[in-house]
Amino acid sequence: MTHILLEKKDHVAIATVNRPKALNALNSEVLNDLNTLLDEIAADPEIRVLVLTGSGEKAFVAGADIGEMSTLTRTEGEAFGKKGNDVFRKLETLPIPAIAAVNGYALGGGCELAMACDIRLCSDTAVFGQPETGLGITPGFGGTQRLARLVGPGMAKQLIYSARNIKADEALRIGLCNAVYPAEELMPAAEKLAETIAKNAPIAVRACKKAINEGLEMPMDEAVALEEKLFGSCFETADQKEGMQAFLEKRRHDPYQNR
Ligand code: DAK
Repeated sequence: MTHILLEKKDHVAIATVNRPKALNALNSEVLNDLNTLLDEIAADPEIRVLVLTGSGEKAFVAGADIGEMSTLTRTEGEAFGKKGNDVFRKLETLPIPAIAAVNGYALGGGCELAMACDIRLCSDTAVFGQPETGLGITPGFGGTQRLARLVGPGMAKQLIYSARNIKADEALRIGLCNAVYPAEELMPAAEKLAETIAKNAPIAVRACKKAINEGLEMPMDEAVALEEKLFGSCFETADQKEGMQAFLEKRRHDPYQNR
């Protein structure tokens, strides 16, 4: 991978989009690298949480690469949108949780990348927005869909139609991010949250992600049936037995084994 730095610390993977001369903008190469990263993470049984951030102090990801997009034909535009959507959907449905640590501009494809993660933490320098209509296009990597689901259709329409960027405090107020930190505290906070999640029973955490993501797309009767199945499956795990036994014996549970 040329444009992604990957560090693994115990059960946490920290991936950094690293194309600083273009504020980490997503061109085809970066999208290919993200695709490779997600395949590697999904295949690594040791990794329980992914943290995704951008290199430098200015940007998480400043969008899809405008230079690369500027000469696309209609067919090529659709193909570029599909390439991005396939990668972002792979991130959204990654079996383990992904935390976006948004350390600056998260515009267009950058905001969409953060929204494909499960949780968004940001620095007080972060700027979110979907500026696409100001460039003569629509959001193309799921922005019209995920923003509306996250902040509601009214607020999503206002942000997308107006192409207005918002700062961290407003993103927090509308629910686009979960918490705001001084810039130097962002990565420690993201890693601490990742470690906290990684200490919980991994099979249960993965089942919760599946239940929430897939359940939200279903009528409630089907969604609770899915929850029942996943709940039941936990009783076949060693981690459930150890977790409940430790509670009954009034002791701390052993580290969970992911089985
Ligand atoms: N693409 C390419 N290069 C970019 C870039 C981007 N999105 N953002 C920044 N850069 C480059 C700049 O061109 C500049 O390069 P040099 O001139 O130094 O070679 C370098 O990064 C530093 O940027 P600035 O000099 O502009 O830095 P400033 O601090 O002055 O400004 C900024 C920072 C983030 C406010 C500004 O760079 C900016 O406005 N950038 C563009 C932000 C933006 O509009 N992002 C949304 C892109 S549109 C679709 C598929 C995908 C999409 C849509 C449709 N379909 C297939 C349907 C997605 C669209 C987008 O994401």
